[in-house]
Amino acid sequence: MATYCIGDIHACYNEFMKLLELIKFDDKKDELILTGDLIGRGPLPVETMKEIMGLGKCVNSVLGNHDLNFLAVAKHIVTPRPKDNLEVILRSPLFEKIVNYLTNLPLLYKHKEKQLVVVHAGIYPLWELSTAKKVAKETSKVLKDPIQSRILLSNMYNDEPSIWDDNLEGLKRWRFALNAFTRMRLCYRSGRLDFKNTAISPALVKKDGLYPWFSLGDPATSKKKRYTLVFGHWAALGAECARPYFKALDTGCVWGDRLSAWCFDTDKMYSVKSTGYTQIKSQSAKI
Ligand SMILES: [Mn+2]
Repeated sequence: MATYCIGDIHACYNEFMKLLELIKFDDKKDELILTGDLIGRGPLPVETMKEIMGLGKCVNSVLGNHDLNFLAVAKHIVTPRPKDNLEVILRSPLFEKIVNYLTNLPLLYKHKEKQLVVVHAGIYPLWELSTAKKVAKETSKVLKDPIQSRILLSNMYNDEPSIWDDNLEGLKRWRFALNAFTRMRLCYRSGRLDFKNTAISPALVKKDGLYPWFSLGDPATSKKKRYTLVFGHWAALGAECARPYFKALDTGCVWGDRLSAWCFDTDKMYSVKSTGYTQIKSQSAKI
């Protein structure tokens, strides 16, 4: 049985199907773990969700920031932006099923047998894996509660608090969790998150003291076990994070680049090229 992780699909249904074909995915024997951002921006969100949901138990995924944005749209908290291409889901007979599926996705997935942890953006570098698991679970519980989720989704579009404190409570604690698990890219050494910059540049590290989150700690490693930490979200990295046991899998399919899968068991990468229907290609749009 092989375990494959696939980066941010972003409703790129055709590439997703091609990638499953390329890895010869067998839903009776293999399993898939998706890094989130299943929909948003890309062309075929309903087809993508139908396929993922249809695969049943052999597929697991974590929540991405675009999936959360869709949940806010579905609850009429925010107006859908045309460029996100979410309105087609609102009109689909699968609407309720899709909302239910996404609502129940975790923020952190830890494999039961293999030493593998998957998140959308990352694990806050100053957390231990046990803290990350606890905070992820707490926040998912809030997202599943009909009343509390409305409060959180209405208040999630905010960068503060930008630094973790064990004593954070309620909205501030949950929003930090969503920002760390689904939006984080760069941090200061102090652990303060930065959402203004998206690219790694040596100049940023020198001038502003900013680092990619994964270079500041090893949150998926405990004394007993060494986990491989798989994440998506950061298309500008192009699968290059140059740290052992960290796997960046968002290879920017929706931006015209490619969709990638990584096999945990063989450490092999597979990619299919984007079919290139994307109109938005600017770096700044990658947030
Ligand atoms: Mn993302």
